[in-house]
Amino acid sequence: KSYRIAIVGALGAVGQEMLKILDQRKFPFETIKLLDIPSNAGTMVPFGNDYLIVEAAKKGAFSNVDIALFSAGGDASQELAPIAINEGAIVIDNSSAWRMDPTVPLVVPEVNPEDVDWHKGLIANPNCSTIQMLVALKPIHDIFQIQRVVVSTYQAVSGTGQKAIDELRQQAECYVTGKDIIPQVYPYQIGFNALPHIDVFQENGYTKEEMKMVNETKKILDNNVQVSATTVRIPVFRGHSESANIETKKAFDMDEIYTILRNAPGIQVIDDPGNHVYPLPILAEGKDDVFVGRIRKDFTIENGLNLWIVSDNLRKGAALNAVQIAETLIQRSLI
Ligand code: 2RA
Repeated sequence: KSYRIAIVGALGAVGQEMLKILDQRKFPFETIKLLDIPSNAGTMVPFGNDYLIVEAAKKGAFSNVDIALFSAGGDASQELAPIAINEGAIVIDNSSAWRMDPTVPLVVPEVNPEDVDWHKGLIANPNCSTIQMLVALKPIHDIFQIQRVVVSTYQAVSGTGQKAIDELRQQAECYVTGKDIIPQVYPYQIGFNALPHIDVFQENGYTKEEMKMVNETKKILDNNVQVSATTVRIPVFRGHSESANIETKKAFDMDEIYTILRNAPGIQVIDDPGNHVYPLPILAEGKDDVFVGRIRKDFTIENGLNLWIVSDNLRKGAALNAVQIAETLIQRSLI
């Protein structure tokens, strides 16, 4: 059986990655529709030996679509996801619009694939920094029961989008040529800097990005897991890195942790620091796995563990996870 797919936000960084991944994974598509804002309609996008023509994302565009992969921002999802469902599509949405809605499953296929079973037409893709962390935590949680995670992230500018990618490049050029750096996308220059500010600050002093990691972990993995997050933007184009300090209920030895991580789905253990072997964003770019290294006991608490977790935020952090949710629908005969 093959399926009629639409990508909404097709010209964005994630939308383009979704198209690439559908091709790379030989997803069983019958047709692929590229949908974007009306002013982008008519844009030709190379695909295989052919071209696809972008159409306007609007009412009526979903009548011949089985699965609509959305990555067009929260407003577009709020407006168009109900329309797409009404026209017969199952929506997999990468925006944060529906993630905490109790009627919408929030899914990382390596963590909670069974949650797709109760979808009502819409399945939400978690935040990139949550996805890579939970792929690494899940195998440990299943055996040793994680109670608390303190995580700091080091996030690439591609998480903000194409404008931020362009700005980082421009700021690097300014640095070399001595031209003034005038920040547009972020409150301060991101080039050669670190910004402890991703998304907007809440009343509680945390940013939305930090609260996403807290709340999405509880919905996807286990409501009892306590998360304290600090999310930071750094001048990297692609690939989020995370330093996670984990406290488990049950005691573990390091051999068990290594064996569990080495055998877990979606994880590659890269850990020989004495030989400078550890996960790096430049090595994760374009790859599907979540890379885990710097695996070491935290000797300051009873059952403490430190991990360094790196993954391509546009792939596993967004586009790949969404396509894997679509594959899960097929595997579980839900479409
Ligand atoms: C970011 N996780 O990195 C957010 C959204 N992609 O900006």
